[in-house]
Amino acid sequence: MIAAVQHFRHSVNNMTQELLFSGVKPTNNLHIGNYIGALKQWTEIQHRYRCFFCIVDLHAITVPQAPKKLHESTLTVAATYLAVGIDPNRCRIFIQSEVPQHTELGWILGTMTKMAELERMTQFKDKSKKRGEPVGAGLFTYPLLMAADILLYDTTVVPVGDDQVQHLELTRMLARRFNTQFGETFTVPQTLIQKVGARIMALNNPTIKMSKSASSTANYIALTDEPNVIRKKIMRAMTDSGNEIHYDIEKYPAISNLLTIFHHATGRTIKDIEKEFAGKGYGDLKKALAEAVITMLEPIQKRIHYYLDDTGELMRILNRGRDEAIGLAETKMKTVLERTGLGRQSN
Ligand code: AQP
Repeated sequence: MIAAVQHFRHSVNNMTQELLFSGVKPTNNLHIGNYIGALKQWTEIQHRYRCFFCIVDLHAITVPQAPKKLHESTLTVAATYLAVGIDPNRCRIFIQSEVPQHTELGWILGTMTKMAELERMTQFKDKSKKRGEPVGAGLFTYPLLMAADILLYDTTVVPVGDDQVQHLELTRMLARRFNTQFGETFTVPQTLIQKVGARIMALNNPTIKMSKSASSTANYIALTDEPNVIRKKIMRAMTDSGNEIHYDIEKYPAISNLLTIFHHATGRTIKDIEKEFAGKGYGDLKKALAEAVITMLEPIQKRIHYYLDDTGELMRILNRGRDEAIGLAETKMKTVLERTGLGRQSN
């Protein structure tokens, strides 16, 4: 699934020593794009690394969140990590705000970063333009917190979509800058580029990506959507003008997106799906796709309910993740404070 592994030069033998860090913002329940583009890929590589999967709630509040809903989404995202197959015996799952060193290091990194370096971030430019209203400073400094998330744990590998590559570069640059100024402290992480074809577009607009904080629920299929909701959303999904069922992103962006989802839901090749629907209508494709997505999500939904109906096990897993993360983060911050001259000098 992770096809193009660029900058990645470690041998299989020492992979167990590698630390992989990744996370998702609990801005809502996750959608099939998050699953296909991130979580499913995590489950496929989790056995190769020591993995830390974070629920990055501090990143979520860079745009306003309703407190009760944020609590709920945070637990649902944690349950979803487990439901899709993240193994809590191999991986650590924890909530970002429960490890205070993330914000502490984020602040220190901010003092070493030029405004122009943050102003260059295309995601900030895009997001602030899209919101069309004055955006919070948190959205601007978001890449510093992301850098802290990664550097605190001596992360060696970060799986990223193409929209995060620039933030990863900033992280790498800050690690080097700190090391040069204060002595070798941070590991410079490698970028694990995710497969480009794993980008899922919005059902109601195939020119923008599927997004959990989209203003319309018609944009996405949440992993928790009921079968009837899934059927309705797919049947109403935008199609292209014409009646070709053929994968061509330029000419048929909407149908290409549906074919991509079909491929990921069933494991069948796009060629094979095209062949089955040659000469048939968009309605036929959509009906079959809805059933394929329902089948893909059924076991995941059962397990999400399992972890949320009685949260005892989930709490134990989150506590263990938090405690282990704090242990590592405290050690790293002790070195950082010492090297930067903050607080009292220890002997
Ligand atoms: N449409 C998508 N297709 C494939 N992968 C996707 N991801 C997000 N959308 C798609 C991947 O899922 C992870 C989620 O990261 P995030 O929640 O921290 O941020 P995001 O990328 O901004 O996700 P959303 O769903 O669009 O959230 P909102 O609407 O809150 O901003 C990442 O690995 C991302 O690549």
